[in-house]
Amino acid sequence: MVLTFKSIFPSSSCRVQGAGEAPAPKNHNARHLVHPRGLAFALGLGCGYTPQEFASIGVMWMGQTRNVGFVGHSGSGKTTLAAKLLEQAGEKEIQLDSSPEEKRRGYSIDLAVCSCSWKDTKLNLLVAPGLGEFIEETIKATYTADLVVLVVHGEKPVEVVTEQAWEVIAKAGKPVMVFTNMMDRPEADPDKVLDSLREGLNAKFWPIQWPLKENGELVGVIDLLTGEIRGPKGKATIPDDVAGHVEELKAQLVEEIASLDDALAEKFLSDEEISPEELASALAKGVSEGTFVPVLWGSAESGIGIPELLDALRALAPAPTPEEKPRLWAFNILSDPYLGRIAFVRVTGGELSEGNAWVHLRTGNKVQLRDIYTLRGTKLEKSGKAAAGDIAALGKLEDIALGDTIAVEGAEPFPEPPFPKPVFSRAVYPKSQGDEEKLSTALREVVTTKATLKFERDNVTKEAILSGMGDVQLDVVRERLKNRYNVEVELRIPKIPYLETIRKQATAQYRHKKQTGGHGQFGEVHLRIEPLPRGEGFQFLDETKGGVIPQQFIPGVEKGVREAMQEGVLAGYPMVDIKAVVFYGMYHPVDSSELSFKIAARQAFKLAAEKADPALLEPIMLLTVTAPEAFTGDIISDLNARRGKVLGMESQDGKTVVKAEVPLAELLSYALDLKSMTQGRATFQMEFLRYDFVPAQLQEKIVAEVNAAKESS
Ligand SMILES: Nc1nc2c(ncn2[C@@H]2O[C@H](COP(=O)(O)OP(=O)(O)OP(=O)(O)O)[C@@H](O)[C@H]2O)c(=O)[nH]1
Ligand SMILES: [Mg+2]
Repeated sequence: MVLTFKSIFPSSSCRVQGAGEAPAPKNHNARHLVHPRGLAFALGLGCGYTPQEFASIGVMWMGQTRNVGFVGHSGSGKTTLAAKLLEQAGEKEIQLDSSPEEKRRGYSIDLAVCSCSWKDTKLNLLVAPGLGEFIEETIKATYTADLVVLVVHGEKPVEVVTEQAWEVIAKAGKPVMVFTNMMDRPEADPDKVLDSLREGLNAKFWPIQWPLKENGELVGVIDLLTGEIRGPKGKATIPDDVAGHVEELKAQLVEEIASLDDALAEKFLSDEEISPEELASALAKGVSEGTFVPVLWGSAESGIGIPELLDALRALAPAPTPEEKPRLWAFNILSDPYLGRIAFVRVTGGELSEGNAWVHLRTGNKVQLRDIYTLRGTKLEKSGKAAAGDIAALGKLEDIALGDTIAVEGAEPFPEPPFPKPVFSRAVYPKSQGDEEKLSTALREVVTTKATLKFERDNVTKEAILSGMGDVQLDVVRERLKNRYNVEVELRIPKIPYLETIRKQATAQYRHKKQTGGHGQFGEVHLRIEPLPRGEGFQFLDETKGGVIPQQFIPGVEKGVREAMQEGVLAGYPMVDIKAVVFYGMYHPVDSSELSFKIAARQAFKLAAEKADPALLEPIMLLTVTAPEAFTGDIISDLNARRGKVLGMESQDGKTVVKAEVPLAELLSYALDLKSMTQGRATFQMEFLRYDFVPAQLQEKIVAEVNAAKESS
């Protein structure tokens, strides 16, 4: 039996309101199907479901779903942990890191989105890869989550991507908890981990449990609020040498939690009894407000601490905030050659049903929602609907791209999270000729799934340029093109889009004359060319007087000049920043034509350009490097060696930010070099600034190389 129920319970709390009425959110007129026991539960009558019963209902409401991100350095065990959490919650056939690229490499590449039910709560897990080049997945997980779990390694001090993830979480302002994994390993030391977190990440980290070892083996975790030992070995007792430390930690924890709530702080100061419920609720408040970061312990390998982590997620992850104008945020896109694009969306209000017609805010088009899937373990199940607060996957949505918002009329689009811009480029060449078209289509598809990938054709070099965060990410694309789209490609260092210009004024003339059988060709052009300021491009002026070149042929002169500028006189690169003035000429009443003047102008331009001190221009980038202070010296001397000009330096949150102008030609592998110079602790951005002269010696070398290549081909 099902019951029709007009409103959904708006928040996670199950407090009974007034006479037992669940409050209806404003402007909420969606109708929801709720199982009677679900209704009782929503009203706080304590009638809980088993996960299976929940799943069978199919519809959950916002109060019962929590979206949890898992982020942290590579190898801290996030994927293993997610698999263990799913298994603990009764999920079967778990498939993570299952793409051929992930299997071959043995680490995660894409954001994994999976789900389980724990007690009365549906938990959607967003598991990010931990390699620095895949930082966008950490950003997606964080901005989608209600709570982020920072997974750290029990044997190691805070690692680089953990620091970067922490910055992402702080920027997003998300509640966070730490799970220290690998506590079964011999060198795992909770005190060292805590010290490193507090020192490295500078926040209030408080253990709410403490790992318990017996003869060097992890046997359970001690709940510091209740003193209870939790773990499979129920008999374990707290050994005397640990008991004192645990008591101390507990006292500190209670004081800290009490300080999160004014009423509790008062009770604490006046030595009044504080109940575990009061502590638990203040703790949840501290977590959701971001003033308290709980630290938990365990082992994804052995399963110790896993049910306790599930409990903590259920208790501490804040409920998604309902929105009055329902919208969907496409936070992750999967591209499958058979299924097409699948968009993972977060539903922020209202129930989603197949057939809903909403607005795609980027295109302004109405879209019919079709093929709605929800998550079950690591699988997508066709559900036809999804509840507010939940994550759903949508198929057959035309034009959907990462970051798009689909919403009811009048809603605002989601702001784009701060994804970094691509900093590493390679030219893509298909291995077999004739694959160009297929390659372009496949590349465009792959690129739509990632914010940090870009694909474009260089106007100057005509190469297909793929840009991303580093060599690993681009190599994954290469592999994916082969595995999914059957296109084999080679990645090469891109050619630099040099341009050519002139440094001084020069004049030249050319007479084009051809006497063939019938009609001849005649045109004479006298041309002056002058350098223009950088970035001005091209100007053409007609200064002829007295009709020495009839007006109808002047466009032919301009065309000839423009054509000649396509291929510079030094090394064949396009010429820019030139003013060309035609100041004299001659014509023939019968033989002259636009074509004759075009040819004459082309030749006159070439002659003039050769005399005008032609020079190569190269792209100069504005580089911003952010790194811990200790690396500043190395970074600057390296930039000097790259013909860089340091513009300035400043301190920002304990890091140095160096700004410099550096030629693009010196930055083709900077992402890799900077990584090895700083052990991955630095990040950088670069943007095109302007074109500037290539130093004379280097110009000679480049010109010689280009000409040698031309001769040998
Ligand atoms: N001893 C021990 N090994 C673990 C534990 N958790 C994970 N591992 C192992 O550590 C290795 C890395 O685990 P993953 O789960 O792939 O790590 P990850 O954080 O997902 O790594 P990325 O995907 O690169 O970010 C695997 O060999 C796991 O079997 C643990 O708690 N204890
Ligand atoms: Mg992983």
